[in-house]
Amino acid sequence: MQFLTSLLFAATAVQAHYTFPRLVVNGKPEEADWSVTRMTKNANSKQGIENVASPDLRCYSSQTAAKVADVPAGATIHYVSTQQVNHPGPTQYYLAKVPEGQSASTWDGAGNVWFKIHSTMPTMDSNKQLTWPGQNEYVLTNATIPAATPDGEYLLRVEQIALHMAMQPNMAQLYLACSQIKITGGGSGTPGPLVALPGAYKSTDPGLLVNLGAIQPDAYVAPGPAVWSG
Ligand SMILES: [Cu+2]
Repeated sequence: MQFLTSLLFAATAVQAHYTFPRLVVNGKPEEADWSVTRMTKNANSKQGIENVASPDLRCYSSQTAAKVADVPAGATIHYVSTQQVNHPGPTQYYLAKVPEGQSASTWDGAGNVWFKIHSTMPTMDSNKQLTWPGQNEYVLTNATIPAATPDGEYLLRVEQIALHMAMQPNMAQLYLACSQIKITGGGSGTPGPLVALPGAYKSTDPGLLVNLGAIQPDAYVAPGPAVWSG
């Protein structure tokens, strides 16, 4: 029994990483994994990204997806993870509007086009460890598509940043995916600030190079621009 238990623990450790193959909009999941979410290069390996200057920081995708999901402005969204999201760190959501004449099915998301719509902050748990919403769950934390977001096609990007080794440079691990969506019933807001990915993050950002044992929860500053709330 002892032996079996340690075997199980070993297996869990190996599978500790994750991908986010399924977007959920107002409680309704996409019909199959990777149908509106672009399959990521780590679909099998589950490996995170450590180099924030890599082109993979944008969508990490190996291919585009077959479909585009309809998403009403104001919708609640989240992603389902393939494994428990066991590493501490923020979950962030970004949107990028597909330029005129292009399609969410093919656009690559290049340029200063990304704005942040959600970012989570940690709390201190009973063991004096920083812990984030959604940590140790199989679903990522919810976000709301701001009601003022203009109608049109977008790429939606989710990221969870694993900070358990981030006291050393280039050791934060980023897990992310992009989905192809069409926002309807939106408003006339002007989303921003707009940033490029890669480009917006530096390996020395205090949200990426950080000793979680040495800071208070409200001192954590996630990388990237301020959240646009509409
Ligand atoms: Cu890990």
